[in-house]
Amino acid sequence: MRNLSLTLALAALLAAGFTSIGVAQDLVLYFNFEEGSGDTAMDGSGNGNHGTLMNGVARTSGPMGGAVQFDGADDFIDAGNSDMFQIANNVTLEAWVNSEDAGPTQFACGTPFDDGAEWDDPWVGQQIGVRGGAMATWVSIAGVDREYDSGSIESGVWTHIAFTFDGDTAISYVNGVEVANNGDRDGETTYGGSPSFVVGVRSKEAMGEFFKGAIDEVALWNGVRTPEQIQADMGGIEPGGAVEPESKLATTWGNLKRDR
Ligand SMILES: [Ca+2]
Ligand SMILES: [Ca+2]
Repeated sequence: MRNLSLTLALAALLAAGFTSIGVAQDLVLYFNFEEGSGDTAMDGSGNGNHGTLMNGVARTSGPMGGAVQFDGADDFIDAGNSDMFQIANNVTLEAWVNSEDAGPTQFACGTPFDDGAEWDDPWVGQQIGVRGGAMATWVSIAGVDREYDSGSIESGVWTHIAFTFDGDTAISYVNGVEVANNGDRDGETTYGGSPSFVVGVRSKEAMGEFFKGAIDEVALWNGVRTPEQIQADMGGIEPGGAVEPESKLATTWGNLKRDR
């Protein structure tokens, strides 16, 4: 009986592990806004990349518990300018968004190109948001700004948006479904200065194109999430899931053996 349960446990582990074994994926920043009050968004990644709620960001509820509400005028969250945010490629950006008006250009989250006040060229790093009733993806690759408007976003409806870039292909997802796939984008995203990861604004220096509405579950990964993983992330991210699947498998297997 013990052997049977052990076998079943291992089978489940293998089934879970083999779907995602590959390049390590590290959770760099994760805001789930479950702290519920105060001016700090706690980073659940373990990296200490906590955010500061600026200019009156309010608390609300979202698809996964607590969320934050932006006034579209000057509200944003500043997560600081850690070098960890300057990801060249192998990146995943995710968020739940609910825009009051999905027409205007609104940045949801990401790392801008630079920390200057000018609209330099390139001017984006890796950022996602809403524009013209679609998901907007902005990514600078090898010094060229790329902008993709894909899928459908309705005003006042919670929608999950995600973006991955592996150094060749830029993919956008709406509600876990691929809506844009742009290959042959060989190159890296470069950054100027020390840009801060921001939520709800294009950049904290340029200010503007603020998000108007609510946002939840902001995540930045150093690594490319698979479609299956993005769909799972929509239900909330377990920071422990950032462990490299192979080592997690080995560790858990070791624990199973030790517990016998
Ligand atoms: Ca405000
Ligand atoms: Ca939440």
